Amino acid sequence: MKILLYNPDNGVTRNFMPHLWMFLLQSLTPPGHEVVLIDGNAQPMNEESIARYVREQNIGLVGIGAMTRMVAKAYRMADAVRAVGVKVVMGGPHVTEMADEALGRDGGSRHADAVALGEADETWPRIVEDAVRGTLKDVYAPVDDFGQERKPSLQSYPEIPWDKIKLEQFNLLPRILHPLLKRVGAGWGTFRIIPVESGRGCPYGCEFCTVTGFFGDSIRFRTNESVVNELLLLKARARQEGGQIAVFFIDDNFAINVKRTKSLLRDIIAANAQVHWVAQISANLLRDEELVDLIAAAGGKWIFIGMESIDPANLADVKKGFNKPGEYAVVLDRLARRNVFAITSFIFGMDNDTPGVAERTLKEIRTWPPGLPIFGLMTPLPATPLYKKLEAAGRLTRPKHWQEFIPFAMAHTPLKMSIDEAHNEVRKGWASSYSPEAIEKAVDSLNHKPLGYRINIFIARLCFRGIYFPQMGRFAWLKSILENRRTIFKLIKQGFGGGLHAAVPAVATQPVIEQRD
Ligand code: B12
Ligand code: SF4
Repeated sequence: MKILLYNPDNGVTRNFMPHLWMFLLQSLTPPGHEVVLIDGNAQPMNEESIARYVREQNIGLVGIGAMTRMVAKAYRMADAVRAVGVKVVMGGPHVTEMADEALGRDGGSRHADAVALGEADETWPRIVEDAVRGTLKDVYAPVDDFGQERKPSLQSYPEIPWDKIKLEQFNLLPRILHPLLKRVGAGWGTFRIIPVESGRGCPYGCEFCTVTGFFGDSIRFRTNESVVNELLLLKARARQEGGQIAVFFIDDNFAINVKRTKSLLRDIIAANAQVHWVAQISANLLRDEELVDLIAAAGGKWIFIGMESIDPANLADVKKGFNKPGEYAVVLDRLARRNVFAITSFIFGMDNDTPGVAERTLKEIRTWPPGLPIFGLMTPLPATPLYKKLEAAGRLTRPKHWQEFIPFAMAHTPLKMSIDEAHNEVRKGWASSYSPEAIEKAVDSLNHKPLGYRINIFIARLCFRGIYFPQMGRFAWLKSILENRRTIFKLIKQGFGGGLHAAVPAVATQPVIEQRD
């Protein structure tokens, strides 16, 4: 059977990285089937084109995965596939919590023939076999023989054949730049960011997050050996195709067990398996100097830190009191001293936020080493403790906000400000952090660092800007480049003075978040 695994785009931004679930399920598919992957971020498709593709390619089963944010599009695509008589199975965090919605049992129309609940590593082979036999069930749950929920062990993690998988659609370098980059030196034919997981689960249970509910509060790890081998495979692939590969460790808290993380990092170093990577680590775990040394030595370049708020009352309210705003600056300095930078994520519209929260936060950020601040709004995702709390209090203004997804729009009213005020705070956060002046200042503040780091921060800032200010077309990119011409000229001038050639590898192997065309 020919199987299509499809992940929709969100219609607003383009992801910089393919989704791990597709590669994982492809590797876990029983032998004898052909699996094709289409990521809507890299290969945009609408209802008509997916229906045509499925017919022309003789696809027998379509698997669709989606976060809440893209589920409306996922349902439309599923409807189009089912309309041409092909079965659809859906999985991922949204349909796990809202299976009745996907199956049309909540009074709405049916979008999926089957739903895979939770982690599908062990159920996927069964789903494929049932689909072949024509005995697809409505719901597949990861349970043991006694009906108890069973989380897959990651000790026998499948080997994702990165050396063979078709990755053409995931090259981040625009085609037009290929000839130029090839001349920079060998190794610039492609640039891809690849998701790798080393563990699953999170014990913290922050109120707004789906991770603890979905993956559980105890952590399961892969063996160091399996992670190191995966990195070596990726490194070899990059070498073989004359390109670059960077890795995003998608673990929700890469250092949740510091002892184990250190041992993994040491093994990466010992095996010479370093690639440039980004990982998510909470600020409290970055107190450890030895850990940060190992991060830098093992190839770590960017650390994503969910700071959420600089207000301890807000943090306590959402059960994230382990974040201590008083230590943020120290942690960021510790990283910056090793040339590791931070993506700092904030949420506005929390219950203790009042108008002016953006300015208060920006004031703090300006005292930190330059990084990449990002701002979002408190969003009640289905089945989270936050959703349940707001629903019980009658505070949800758009209880099914995903059915009419609006980017950067709240679905409930915060306690101490209006929804419009919260929206304005987020706009202010983005506008102030990504104005040409702010970008210039960030780049200038790194004057003591090698040129590569400054170019790196510059490119990353331009790309991050696009998360909030859509930068999908060439014209928008051109406008942004023109607005930032002062910084560009400065960098070019310094490049000719200090040797641009040497700077390029340090830049281009950095992850570029929310890449658009
Ligand atoms: C990496 C990541 C990203 C990447 C992008 C995704 C990518 N390219 O991989 C980045 C950093 C850009 C990102 C951004 C965002 N993310 Co994110 N992200 C993740 C993260 C950390 C890892 C995803 C992953 O690969 N997991 C590992 C794989 C193996 O798990 P999985 O995807 O769930 O797949 C398993 C099952 O779900 C199932 N499955 C999944 N799909 C399918 C499909 C079929 C057919 C079947 C059978 C089974 C199946 O099988 C898989 C194997 O068991 C998760 C948290 C997490 N630990 O999962 C959050 C998570 C997915 N993100 C989340 C959110 C909210 C966002 C943002 C909206 C954040 C924001 N506030 O801006 C944005 C939106 C991005 C967008 N494109 O619109 C939420 C989604 C919750 C929800 N209900 O939708 C999560 C769960 C985190 C959280 N805090 O709750 N994210
Ligand atoms: S926000 Fe981060 S630390 Fe909190 S529960 Fe989610 S994954 Fe864990």
